[in-house]
Amino acid sequence: MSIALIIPDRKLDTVVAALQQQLPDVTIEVWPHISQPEAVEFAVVWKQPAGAVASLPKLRALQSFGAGVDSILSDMTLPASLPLARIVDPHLTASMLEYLDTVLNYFRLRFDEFGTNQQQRLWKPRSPRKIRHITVLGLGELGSAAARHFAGLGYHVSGWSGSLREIDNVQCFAGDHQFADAVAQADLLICLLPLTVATENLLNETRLALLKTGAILVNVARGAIVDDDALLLALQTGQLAAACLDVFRIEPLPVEHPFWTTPGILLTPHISAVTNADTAVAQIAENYSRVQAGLPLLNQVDRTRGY
Ligand code: NDP
Ligand code: OXD
Repeated sequence: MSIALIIPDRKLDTVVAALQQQLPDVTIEVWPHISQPEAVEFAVVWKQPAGAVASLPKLRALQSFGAGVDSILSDMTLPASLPLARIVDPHLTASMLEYLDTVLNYFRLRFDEFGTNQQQRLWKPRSPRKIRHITVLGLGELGSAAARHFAGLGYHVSGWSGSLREIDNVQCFAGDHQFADAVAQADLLICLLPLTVATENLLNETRLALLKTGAILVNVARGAIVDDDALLLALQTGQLAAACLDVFRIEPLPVEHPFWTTPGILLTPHISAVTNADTAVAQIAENYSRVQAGLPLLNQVDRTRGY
């Protein structure tokens, strides 16, 4: 019986050591050096190469090394019946809230404008932007925490999800037919949706046009939820005053991509909420033990919905 870590491009020494400490009797193998594929019953995956999971014939369950599972489910060779769990972690949520607070204040206090002015040695005092209404797309673990957080700070907050949620002091909307109402008042729009067939290119030209002129978009979910060209156009026309992007269709963002140099874009390299290794190890160990005991996984993903 063994666990395989299929997490390319990441140093895993500390994760392996911590996991080995929690599960001393279990063999931990790191892809691509899997000495006994037929002994692997549980795999921890993140952006795995297609076919890597399918090459393990005795797998009983998968654990994502992050919160989002789109890259895992995009592997067409993934066995259809394998249960998949994901990371749900208060540290991850806290990190996302810290990032969103920082971004909000960056734009509210016009640091974007002052930064541009500095390049031209321009002294132009201005009062803060009026950011009063925040809309959060996606009201799951992260989105509902963000909505609650900003409502608690006194912002008007609306939220949008697949099924209707009830959150104190947050005006909730659900489904395509309520999208326009959900975003109509937004000064700042935060995207915390999962990337699925239904959300790919969701923020296209038509939907961005539903925002108030001069709104600000923050995408901390997945790059492919936003139509790149529609975003560039919205910034060009002033439909959007600015955008903060932490996630991209292709990561790392290719050097020639126009997002690097478009005025109004603040760009960060997918760091808004990074998986905490200690929590991940605890959740991997817990879910591995659950599989051995025949219990359901914690934080299991609905593979049909894709999140
Ligand atoms: P959850 O699965 O907990 O929540 C997803 C939310 O999106 C739910 O409210 C769901 O509504 C809603 N939703 C899904 N599909 C639709 C749709 N078609 N229309 C309307 N609403 C929809 O996810 P998390 O909050 O944990 O995470 C959200 C995403 O954030 C992750 O999938 C990941 O991509 C991203 N992320 C980014 C990080 C970063 O560092 N940038 C870090 C961690 C996560 P309902 O349940 O009612 O269907
Ligand atoms: C995640 C991420 O989904 O880091 O956990 O993007």
